[in-house]
Amino acid sequence: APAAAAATEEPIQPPVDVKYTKLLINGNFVDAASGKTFATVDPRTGDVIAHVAEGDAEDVNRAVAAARRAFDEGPWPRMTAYERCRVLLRFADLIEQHADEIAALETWDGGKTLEQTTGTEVPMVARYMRYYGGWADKIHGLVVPADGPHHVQVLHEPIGVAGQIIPWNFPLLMFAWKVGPALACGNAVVLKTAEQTPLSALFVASLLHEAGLPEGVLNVVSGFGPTAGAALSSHMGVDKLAFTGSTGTGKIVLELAARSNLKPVTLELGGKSPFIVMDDADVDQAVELAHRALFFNQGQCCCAGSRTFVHERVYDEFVEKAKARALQRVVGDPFRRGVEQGPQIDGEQFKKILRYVKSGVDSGATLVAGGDRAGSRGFYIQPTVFADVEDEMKIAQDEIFGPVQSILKFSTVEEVVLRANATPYGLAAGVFTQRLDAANTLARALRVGTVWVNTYDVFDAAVPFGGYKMSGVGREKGIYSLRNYLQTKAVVTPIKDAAW
Ligand code: TXE
Repeated sequence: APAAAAATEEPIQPPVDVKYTKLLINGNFVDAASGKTFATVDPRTGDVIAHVAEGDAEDVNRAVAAARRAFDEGPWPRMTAYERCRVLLRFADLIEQHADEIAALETWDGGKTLEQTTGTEVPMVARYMRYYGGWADKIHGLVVPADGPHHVQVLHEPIGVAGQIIPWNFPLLMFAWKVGPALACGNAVVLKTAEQTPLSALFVASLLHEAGLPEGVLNVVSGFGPTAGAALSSHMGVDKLAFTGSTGTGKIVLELAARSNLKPVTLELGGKSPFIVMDDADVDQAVELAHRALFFNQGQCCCAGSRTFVHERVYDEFVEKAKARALQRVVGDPFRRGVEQGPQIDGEQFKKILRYVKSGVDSGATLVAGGDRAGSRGFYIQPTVFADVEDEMKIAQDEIFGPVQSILKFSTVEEVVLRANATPYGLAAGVFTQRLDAANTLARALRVGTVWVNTYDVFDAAVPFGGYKMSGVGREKGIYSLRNYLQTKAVVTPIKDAAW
């Protein structure tokens, strides 16, 4: 069986060396003030890749001080917008020049397939940087017609020092979504990477300096959430906080921001996104799309289509084919060509997913594929499919964040709208149908930030992304992301000689 391949093979030697393991503060790679380090682990084996400087509150203080200086006194916010644009464009070029090295690092540290990091993620980082570079010199304010003889300008200014906390499931893309708009708008940044995946951000941050970023404008602190992350969230010198991660941690950082200096917070949190297959569907196509919507990136996507709702008329055929597709899925070393699924990120996620699989079985769902670890070492899990899933089961309610598909049956559009919306989350949804009326009805009725109709996981620099309800606050990407990093200032002057 393909899933077993992971067990028997020797891991492929990653074609890259780890160059950067220290904190990046004020343009220099430095040790943590405490001297401490932590291990970052290869999810294929559980072996240590490297020991990385472990930043905590004191390092966050140093990084915020550097960012403050860079913002309050440094050249960055005072450079012309065109100069900032050119730094971001040069950075995009450097990413392309070092694409193989960056992709290999991302695969090694995070277990994503090399085909995915090389083919999609690294090129997308370059694309995002060019998109935001393009914005840098197109951000301008307004002149508004106030009552009375006043000249009123509205200026859009950078907000200051942005604190950014990112997760491990898309380390590079989250770097791009966060750092791109912040820098385009002229801010300084302190970025806290996820403790599971510190390596790629340090590498690309060094390239950003090579591209001409002044020192202190971007500081990268590797470290843990309750220490470094909490210190950043509650720091009085941070003017804005952006977070991507779990809904539980999102609540914590929002509270820390409120209790400190009321810094505005954007949150991109978890999801339990429905993927709805109508009765007119071409079942083969629907199965393939639903499969990708869930299993992409080992199922570790905030927008994973993790509730597959299938119309009763095509349900049995769909389940049979979804099972066959999952059994075909190639699990193995993510450095190997043709592999579709690598290991989960770490032992904690691995155990959490297997607990959910057990809970699915215990609650009476029908396990039709997978259900166990794949291989005997590392964090590989068999592609797993449950049929006969009911709304109240935990596997239909909680974010599993793994390769576990839950298939639910429905009979009418009205019913599926109610059930799809009956969740505290509201990140994304998929709709599969040729009927325009059904697609329109569902697209409007679903309380989610993104609806993909007859497609899924289409990400574009210009398209906003974010959640309704407990999936988040605010939007990233596109023109919407700029608003998070700008202040609005009204300047009013009287017009003395109003001869007009
Ligand atoms: O997330 P956390 P974890 C979901 C997914 C996963 C679960 C747990 O369901 O199984 O979350 O994953 C930092 N103050 N998502 O524990 O804790 C942390 O160091 C400040 C969905 O990895 O949210 C990391 O940098 N920061 C998600 C970041 O928060 C803190 C992606 C995310 O970690 C902190 C990842 C604290 N007290 C997990 N505690 C998505 N939306 O895509 C932790 N952090």
